[in-house]
Amino acid sequence: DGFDVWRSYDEPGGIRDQLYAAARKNPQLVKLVVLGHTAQGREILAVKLTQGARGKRDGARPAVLYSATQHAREWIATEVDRRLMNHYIDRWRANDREVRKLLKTTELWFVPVANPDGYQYSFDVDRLWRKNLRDNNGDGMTQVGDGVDPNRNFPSHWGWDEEGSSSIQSSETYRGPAPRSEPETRAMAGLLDRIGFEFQVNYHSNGQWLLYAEGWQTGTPTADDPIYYALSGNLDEPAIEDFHPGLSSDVLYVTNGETTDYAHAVTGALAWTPELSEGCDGCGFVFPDDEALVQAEFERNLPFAHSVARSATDPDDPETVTG
Ligand code: 0X9
Ligand code: ZN
Repeated sequence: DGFDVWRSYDEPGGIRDQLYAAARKNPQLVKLVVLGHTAQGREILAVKLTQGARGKRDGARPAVLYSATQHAREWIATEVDRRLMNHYIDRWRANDREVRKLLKTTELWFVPVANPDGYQYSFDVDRLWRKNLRDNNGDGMTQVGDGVDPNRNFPSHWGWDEEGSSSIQSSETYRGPAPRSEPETRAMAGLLDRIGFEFQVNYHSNGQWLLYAEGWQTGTPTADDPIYYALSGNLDEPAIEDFHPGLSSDVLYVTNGETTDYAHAVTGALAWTPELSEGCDGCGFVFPDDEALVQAEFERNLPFAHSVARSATDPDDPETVTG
């Protein structure tokens, strides 16, 4: 497609091929799981990283889920997630002691493209597409007005009010005809149910927020902000550099039927939504096609992601988010 950095789902060497290749090349470490199929028949893929991945029951070890790109246009989320996965694979292959130890005790799961139909459509047709590709009016074509917001379709306060999601099909936050009506939701919720993660980090863009559940109302008691500053040991420094932490419903806006609320309230995971950077002032959802900027965004997010991974097996470790 002429991009330096961005790769679509379907293209040769694209994200789907890369996930298959990672599994093929690392049978001791990587297990590829097909979570489901989209309306257009694409595979929704998850990768599990843990020592002896294929011989171990899924969920046998404390697990963390790093998911990305429920919203098609938020390409930087897939890129940060993909680089995080490759970081662990590379370190494991290089015999890095800490990563070897981590992956003997912990499962790290990745869903780099939670909405493959929408993601592909944002390469092929409409760069700013957000939702999945449900054919809302049943005319057999994809067009403006179609699609369900995958981050409003979860069975956690689904459809609670019209502010946090919409009943109108053409809305960007259309919640769908029923909770779990979408294959993307069934894939992700099914994984959350089946594994029982300690933590979920659900990458979105943009705004440099580190949001936490619950999102459906502002009144739910929640952990205080200082927890999220704990990594630096400095109460003035957020866990992800320049990312303002906050209760998602409060600092951003209310949502219902949202992923991290489901992960938290239904499956008991602590779950965050990092809203990644826009990459340049005014870029919004269109992060620049610039290797150095993308890599910098990944590196800025690595310490928090890694701390979450370490917390899964060692919650008392003073250098982690929970310690
Ligand atoms: O609206 C969303 O789903 C997320 N923002 S985005 O711009 N990436 O679409 C935010 C979800 C976080 N939850 C709440 N704000 N309640
Ligand atoms: Zn989003």
